[in-house]
Amino acid sequence: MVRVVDASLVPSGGPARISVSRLPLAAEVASAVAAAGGVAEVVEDRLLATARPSQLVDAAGRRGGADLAGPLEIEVERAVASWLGGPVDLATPSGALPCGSRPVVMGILNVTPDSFSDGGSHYRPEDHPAAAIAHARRMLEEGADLVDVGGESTRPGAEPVPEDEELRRVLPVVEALAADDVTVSIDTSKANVARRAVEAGAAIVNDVSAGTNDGLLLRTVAELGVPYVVMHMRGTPRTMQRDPRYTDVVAEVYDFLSDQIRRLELLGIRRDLLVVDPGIGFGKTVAHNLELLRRVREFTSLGRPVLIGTSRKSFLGTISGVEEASERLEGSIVTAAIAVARGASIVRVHDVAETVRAVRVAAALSGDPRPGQEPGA
Ligand code: 7PM
Repeated sequence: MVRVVDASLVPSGGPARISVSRLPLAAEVASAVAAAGGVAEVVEDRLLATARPSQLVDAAGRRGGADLAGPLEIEVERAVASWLGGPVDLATPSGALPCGSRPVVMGILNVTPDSFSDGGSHYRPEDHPAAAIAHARRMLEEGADLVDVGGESTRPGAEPVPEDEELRRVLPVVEALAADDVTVSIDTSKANVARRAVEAGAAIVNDVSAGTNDGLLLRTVAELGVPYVVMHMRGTPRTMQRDPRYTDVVAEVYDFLSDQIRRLELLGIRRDLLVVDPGIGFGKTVAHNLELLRRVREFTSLGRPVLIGTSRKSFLGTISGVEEASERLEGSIVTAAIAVARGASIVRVHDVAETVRAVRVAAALSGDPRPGQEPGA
């Protein structure tokens, strides 16, 4: 698994900082890199090298022959190219999300009755689906590029929702929004809900379970041929916050996402349909969430748009001392802005108007070479 930690010197012929996990003969390759004037060390099961990409590949060739150098060269080339190339647009059945030119804002539409959930639930049986549709429209007017419709809360300890109830909640909303050419993502981990929502016009499947909740989901996504969000979760919503532990949370989440992309490609899901997401709050402590946000840039080595969802999450409340979820605006905005400045392409938020303004400034501040990032764009 190759992860480019930093490649900003490569264009001028300088070295890149590259982490390679599960590399055979890692110690031998490290000494060959050092012998060739690079810097390399083995930490646990990872080779950390600061060297020109070609130096690393040549060192692998000297120690392990073409069988080792070949695959490594492909991985290193792709990772360096995606790091240097910047984010790419995401084609969807209802139009492309312009991730390549500006940050994309995904508005959250919780069609769930549990009032606990972040004060953002818009589901009252007596006036369903009108209230939910009205809230979606308001977020679109405020500048949301797409709306994430979810009928089952995935918060820690949330009650599972039967499939027919989830369908009753989401389908009328998806249909109405899709009929207005709105880009809709369906936040579900059930294969049949994903299928019915896409048939009703949803353009993206956003499955927090990475296909682990319903064995048919990944195959269904492959058949539907729509974009899919690959998200990391440690455990299940019921168990995930019980003492999650990582050695290097970024490296382990990265390896999961990279493995999952490969698994999805084997199922016939094209890489260019995928969005990656480290899953803030899904089996992570406050410290883990902060480390993932600090090092968002490293996930861009996967060459896919990075989605970040921090909005109103409990780690923000813990840090800022804000108990009430719907009061966590500042922390939500700051984390969205910093994630964008560090390379995230899509932010999933409750407070759309405020976030749209904040991420525009953040993208301008990041000196992002993407076209359309110049101030006033
Ligand atoms: C814990 C707290 C778990 C809050 C889930 C939540 C994400 C998502 C949600 C995310 C993607 C909530 C969220 N969060 N989908 N769905 N990424 N792709 O707002 O971070 O309740 S649910």
